[in-house]
Amino acid sequence: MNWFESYNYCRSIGGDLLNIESQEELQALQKYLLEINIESQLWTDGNDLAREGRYMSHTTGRPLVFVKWLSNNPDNQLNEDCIEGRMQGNDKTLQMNDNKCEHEYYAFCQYRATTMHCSAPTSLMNSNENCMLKNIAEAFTQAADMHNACTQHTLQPTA
Ligand SMILES: [Ca+2]
Ligand SMILES: [Ca+2]
Repeated sequence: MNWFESYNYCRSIGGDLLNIESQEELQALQKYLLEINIESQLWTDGNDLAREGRYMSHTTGRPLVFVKWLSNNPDNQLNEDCIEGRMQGNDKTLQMNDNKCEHEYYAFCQYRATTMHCSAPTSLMNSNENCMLKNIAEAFTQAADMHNACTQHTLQPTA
């Protein structure tokens, strides 16, 4: 799928494209990809579509907080605006590369972290109660998304 299709796909199953936020998370994913023997290129949520050179997480709407770039990247060669990850090198480490959004790779999805928004410094919801409400609302949204995805699936004409 191209990057946009990948994003839609992840949304349709109640998630988002992957947003890697730390070295620890990267290493855990790297270990997992090694275990299941995946070497394909995989779309993450990172992109600089809105403004060249400003890499944003499509999932959080905020600047990327962590990127492990492949050497000599990002290079924006022929206008590359979407970030793919792949296992690279003899030591097989997970690295990121800006690439053309139209390229067809696999979607790398994550399910939503319901506490993610509560600890953000810019969040308006700082108290524990508001945070809890926010989590409940988010869980409901996820359930509704999944329900819609299932409904759409089952309502498709079969003739
Ligand atoms: Ca770019
Ligand atoms: Ca590149």
